[in-house]
Amino acid sequence: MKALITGVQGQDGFYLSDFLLSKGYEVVGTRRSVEDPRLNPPGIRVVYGDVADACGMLELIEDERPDEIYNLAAITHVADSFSAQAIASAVNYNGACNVLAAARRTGAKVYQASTSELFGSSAPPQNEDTPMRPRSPYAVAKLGAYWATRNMRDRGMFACQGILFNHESPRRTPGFVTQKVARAVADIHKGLADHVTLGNLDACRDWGHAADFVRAMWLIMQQEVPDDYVIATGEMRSVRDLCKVAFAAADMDYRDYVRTSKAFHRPLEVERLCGDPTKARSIGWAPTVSFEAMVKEMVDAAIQSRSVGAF
Ligand code: G4F
Repeated sequence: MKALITGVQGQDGFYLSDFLLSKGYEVVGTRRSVEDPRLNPPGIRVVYGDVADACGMLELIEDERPDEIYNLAAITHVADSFSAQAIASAVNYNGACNVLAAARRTGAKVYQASTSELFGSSAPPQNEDTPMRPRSPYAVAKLGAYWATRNMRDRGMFACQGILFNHESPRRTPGFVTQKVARAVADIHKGLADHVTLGNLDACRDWGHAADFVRAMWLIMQQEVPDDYVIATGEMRSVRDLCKVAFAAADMDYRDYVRTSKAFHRPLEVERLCGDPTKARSIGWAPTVSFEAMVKEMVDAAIQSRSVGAF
């Protein structure tokens, strides 16, 4: 089996490559020209590719002829998307359409990376039937991709989606709150900083581990009938809870080190996300890493990286 992963240098590209290699797949990944080749996941072939380029995607997919395509390429920072609406649409919506159109020509199956941000202001718990009320340019573009995928499926294509809630790991970039906090804990622990400034501490998320979530991507792709699945732990924590657990992992009390500033608040916030993964459980998926274990892994990795002078 041959898989193509778009946006392979991201956190999920790394874990998914590793997982598919362990299953005996040949894996090809795309990166954009601006991205550093040293960040390529090991053991796979990485080629240039930008999902926003329809002709390039068609040529790539026709040349490579993958059996499965995992479309992970996206503008992923929700906060950034407020000042990059057209780019979010070009990559997260048009990009998905380009991948779907090219895959339809070759007969490849497509997994589209969908997101809990689609639910926006709908109250938790959120499942596949919850109304979608997006609250950012990121989520609006992803909602377009969600419907484009469903439309292609209705036209007979194997096009499926995971509606993934937040998922983290030591490979997260520091633009996301979990890694921002983990690295702040490492810096404070090493005496390199004395506080961290965050935005909304009351926002709540359902945080899982990326290694668990990429398994779900593969499983969704192996079903006989293509469909969409919420992937979540079913447990909700606040950003304040995150701080508490992360600082405690280095024997510190977050109240001594966490400050807040309106500068890190978003023009529109998604206040509460918590997924109901009942449907995913029906196909044999379940998370294995607890919130506490995931946060500790990130803090330990950040302290270790700080010790060797990384980041
Ligand atoms: O870590 P975040 O930036 O992730 P967010 O916005 O929930 O998005 C992530 O998860 C989505 C799935 O639900 C993905 F679709 C998306 O691509 C991405 O992976 O923010 C989490 C929460 C937000 O409510 C934010 O307002 O943390 C709050 N927060 C508070 N202070 C902060 C900060 N977020 C960031 N990034 N930085 C802060 O200083």
